[in-house]
Amino acid sequence: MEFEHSPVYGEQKCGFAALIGAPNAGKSTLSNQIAGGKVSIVTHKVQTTRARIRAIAIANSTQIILIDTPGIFKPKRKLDKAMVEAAWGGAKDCDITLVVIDAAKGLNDENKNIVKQLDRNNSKNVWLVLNKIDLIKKEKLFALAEEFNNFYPFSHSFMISADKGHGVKQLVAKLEVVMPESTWLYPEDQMADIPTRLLAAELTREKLFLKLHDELPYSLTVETEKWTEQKDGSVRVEQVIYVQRTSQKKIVLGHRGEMIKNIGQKSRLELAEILGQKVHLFLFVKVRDNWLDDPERLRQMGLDV
Ligand SMILES: Nc1nc2c(ncn2[C@@H]2O[C@H](COP(=O)(O)OP(=O)(O)OP(=O)(O)O)[C@@H](O)[C@H]2O)c(=O)[nH]1
Ligand SMILES: [Mg+2]
Repeated sequence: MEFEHSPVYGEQKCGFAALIGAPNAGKSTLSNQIAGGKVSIVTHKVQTTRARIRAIAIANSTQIILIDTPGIFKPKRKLDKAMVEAAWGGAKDCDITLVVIDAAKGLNDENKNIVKQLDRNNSKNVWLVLNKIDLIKKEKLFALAEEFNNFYPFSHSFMISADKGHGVKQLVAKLEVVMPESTWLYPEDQMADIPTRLLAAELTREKLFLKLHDELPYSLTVETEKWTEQKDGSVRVEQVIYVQRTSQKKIVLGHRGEMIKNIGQKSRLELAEILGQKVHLFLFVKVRDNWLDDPERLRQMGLDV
């Protein structure tokens, strides 16, 4: 007699891996690399990621849910505090915590401060990920791994280049082994768990981060206000860029609106590619000096306040 093979419960594995670390360590790059697509925005600037973002990867019969988090730094503003709380909160209840380090920076004060805060009772689930190994000499790398392991008893250490993909396979293979038996939480073809409206706002914020200098990226936020599916299959998206001062609004708009036009174009093209749909994007700039203290603005970016 033959039994019908029931849904693969018992064979499937699924678990959570949080990526934490200093700003700019390459957490989002790694999360995207493992998920195999753009889920989190990436820039050369610190504090790019502002909330927890879930990316999803599959390795054979294992679903790995990656929690990308904001970088950990000394918070000053309300937004900073919510970001750092989101980062530490991301590591809570995760099966594995991956501590992502910019290897070129090494065990500096910033990284020491983060490692010091790791739970020593949970060290078997805390792994060291030395990233950006393309930037330092191999000989230095092993000494660096040792230095970190003397500071905290990481249960595993990996040396990778998230950007180039080096060493990432080995990391994923190890994650696959340790993830608990469980049914998958997401459908097989889902790569991210982020509302589309938020993803769209993030894409625009990424372009603003890349184009604008000094403090301006940290003085603005982007929200998707309207999302209208059109009869012709395209979508009309309206977004607001909140800045704190009129002088900042002028810079965002640029001479004769060139800056915002350029940003809108780049964001629209990328969004259209991700959605597989034509996009009409409309950007508005509003001055709101207190947006950083407005809980609603923080909630809109996916932060708990
Ligand atoms: N050379 C090199 N650069 C990398 C590597 N991984 C990431 N980067 C670069 O490092 C910068 C920061 O990357 P992100 O992924 O945004 O860093 P993050 O840790 O998410 O930063 P926050 O969101 O600000 O906390 C970007 O310019 C990346 O292209 C790597 O393996 N090698
Ligand atoms: Mg990031």
